[in-house]
This record gives sequence, structure tokens and C-alpha cells, in this order.
Amino acid sequence: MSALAVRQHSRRPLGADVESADQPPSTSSIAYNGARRVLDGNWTGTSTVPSHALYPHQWSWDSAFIAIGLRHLSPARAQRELETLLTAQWADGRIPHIVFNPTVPLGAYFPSPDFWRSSSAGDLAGAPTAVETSGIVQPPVHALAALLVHEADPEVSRRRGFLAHVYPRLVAWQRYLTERRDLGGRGLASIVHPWESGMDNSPCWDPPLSRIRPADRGTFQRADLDHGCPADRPTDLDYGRYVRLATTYRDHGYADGPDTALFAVEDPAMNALLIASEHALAGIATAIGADPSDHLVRGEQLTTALLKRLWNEDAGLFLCQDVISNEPIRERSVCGLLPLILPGLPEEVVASLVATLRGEHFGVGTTTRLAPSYDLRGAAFDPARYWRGPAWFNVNWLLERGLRQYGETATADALRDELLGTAVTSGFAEYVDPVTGEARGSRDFSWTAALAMDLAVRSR
Ligand code: 2M8
Repeated sequence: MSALAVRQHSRRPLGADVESADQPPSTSSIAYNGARRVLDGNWTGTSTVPSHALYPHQWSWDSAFIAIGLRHLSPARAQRELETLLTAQWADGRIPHIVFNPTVPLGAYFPSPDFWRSSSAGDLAGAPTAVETSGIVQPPVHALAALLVHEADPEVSRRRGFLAHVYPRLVAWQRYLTERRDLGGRGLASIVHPWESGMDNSPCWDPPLSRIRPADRGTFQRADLDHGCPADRPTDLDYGRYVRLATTYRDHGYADGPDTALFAVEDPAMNALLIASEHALAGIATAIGADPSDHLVRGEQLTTALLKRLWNEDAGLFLCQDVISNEPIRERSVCGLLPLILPGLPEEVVASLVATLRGEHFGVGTTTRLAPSYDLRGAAFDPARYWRGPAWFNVNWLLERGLRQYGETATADALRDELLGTAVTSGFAEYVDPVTGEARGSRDFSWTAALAMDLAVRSR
């Protein structure tokens, strides 16, 4: 079935399983029902795995996107998803990027808990002892997710004390990023590992990674190739470097500081999500009767720093900054377009971001169905390989939101329809070829399902 064939919208109730002979099911209802099946299948009872085969634990930013979709299915379950993640928060405020399920065999995913050794190596940083986690983080989508989840059913949320419970924890998380991760001293958060960006294998990380001596091949055993096609996954050389970086961070007790970091990059997507979540914290504070002004001020300060430090007029998007070499990374990645989700950007910046999204480098509405993760014209572009070209649903969901916010309704509608159609035709793939929509990575992927569910509900 092509994305076009399922692109009709009807006004029938979502979730209706009974199709009538004279009216074909709408894309929205196919997407909703399919998404519900995926989310139910990937639910463990307390949280949702991204994919049973490839990612059999709980992932941080995945859970935030999953909660955004789950709120339409069960607000209480969406709240539980975020609460479960927060039980693994470290005393220094960080939310680890993976929370390990102790019942999953060690060999099912690498790096496994015995690699990270969070409860011992992370002792000084305040890692929990009751659960094993990784020691790095992922982009902070959580406050945004928490606010959206609350708004889906404020009554259930109030009854469960959801916002009052998560607010101080989310504040600590955001402060970890703004205070301990400002490694460049420029008012922005840095990532210390490519995995922290969530866009793990982006060509943006190639220059800073090239300085890292890879871990010896015999010292680790990849698990991802047991489930994924090697052409869709990072190379062994990249993996060796990821392992070296994570080992070094661990062996320094997961301490943060400009002197110990081998890799430090200011990523515009990470910082944009940090700012969006700061605005969401203001909304949460208001909802529980607290003072939102501190969050609003920080949101503005961070936006000013983002514009001043990372905006690049010539490239027409935000560039990453290598904090160690003190150089901008001159690659066009979709991470440089994600600040479109921020409110109050200068008009000329918005116009330029939209033009870049539609232009020859990303082709949205012209040559591509969905925004690729990396520049179509970039030397490293590869439509199949993990974060080096394929399109991801979470990234495109964020772009759709940004476009809509700035009144680019026709482009936002078209992107939403492509997202819904491609989610269905790809079998809720982890990522797809941005031009053909061909499925890549794992199928029945949770955030693809959750965000399709969100769009299906909102498109009615
Ligand atoms: C991918 O990352 C993990 C490491 O965290 C991996 O490749 O093993 C990324 O796409 C990341 O953004 C995502 O959160 C994770 C789980 O879906 O998979």
C-alpha cells in the first residue's frame, strides 16, 4: 500500500476496528490501530521498549516520545512511562540514556550493564543502587512530554499527583544540563558522546571522533549486528570510538568537566529541546501553582546563546560547535533545523530555516517525503545508514510542530500526511529512506508508532 493510497482522512472515530464496505479506512484510523498494536506489544508493564529485538531496555528520549503518543491511549500509562524513567535518575540530576531491565540477558544488548557499572562507577555522581543504568544522557524531551501528558487529562494527572511528583525531578535534570554540561562556558549544554545526541552516527561527529583512538576490536562484542543489517548500522571503527569514549567517561566516575572530556560538542537539537523543555517547565510550574518566571528567563537566555553561538546565516541553519577545537562543524545536519520548535525566533531565522528545509539539502515537499537526517548533497550522505541520511519519525514530528507554530500550515500538513502514510507502509519502521520511504532498521518501533498515533489524533 503506498502512502498516497492511505492518505484520505475521514471523520470516523479513531480506533474504530469495524470498517464499512462503502468507506475505506482512513490513514488516521489505520495508523491509530496499528500504533496501538505496536505500543501494547512493546509495553513491559512499567515502561515501553523501543524494539524488543534491537533495544530491549528503556531508553530516555524514546520514553518521552512514547509518552506523547501513549497519552491518547492511556494518560495514566503515559505518566507511568515517565515516572519509571525518573526512578533511575541520578542524584546529580542526570537522566541516564538507558535503564536496564534486569530480566534481559546481558548479551542481548551492548553496552550492557556490566560495561557501564553505574551503581559502582557512578557512585560519586549519585547513580542509583536499585537499578543499573548507562552513565550518559539523551536530549531532554521529558518536560515537554510531561506537560503534554498532563494536558491530555488534567483530572487523572491531578488525582495521581503527576506534575507535583515529576516537577522537581525535571528541574534537577534541566539544571544538570545547564550547569554541569556547559563545558564551553558559553551558556549552552555540551554532549560528551555521540550517543547523547540521539543522532548517534551523524557525520557531524566525524571530525571530533577522528581524534579518538578506537577501543581494540577484541575488547567488546557488538550485539546490534545480530538484529540489524550491517549496511544500516555504524561501522566497527565508529563503534570502537564510541566504546573508547564511554569507557573513559566511566573510568573518570562519570564526572563532568572541560578538562576530562575527550569529546564535547554543542548540538543545536539538544539545546533546542532543552529550551523547549524549559518553556514546558514554566507551564508545569504554573499548573501546580509555582512561580514560572525562572524558567522563562532561562529559556530566553538559552535562546539568545543558541542564536549567538550556533546560528549560521550562510548555511541557513544552526551548526554544531566542537568545544575542544573551538571550531564550528561545517556539516548540514537536521539537528541544525530543530530549533524551529522554539517560540519567538527572529523572523529572518525562521524564513531561512524553512527555506533550507524545503531546498536542495533537505528537499521537504520537493525531492523527499520526509526530512533526511543529513544533507542530501553532503559528501557523507547515505540514505540507508543510521543517522547519515535516513529519515526519522521523531525528528520529522518535531519539524512538523515547528512549521505549524510559524504558520507554515501547508508544509506542516503535507509533512504530517507523509509521516502517517509512511509509518503505516513501512510497518512502523525505526527509520526510512527519505526519498522512497523504504523501511530501514527495526520494525514495530515504539516512537514511530507513538508519534503516528499523536498525529492521527491531531489530524482529525
Ligand atoms: C539508537 O541508539 C542506541 C544507543 O543509544 C543504539 O544505536 O544502540 C538511536 O537511534 C537513539 O536515538 C535511540 O534512542 C536508541 C533507541 O531507540 O537507538
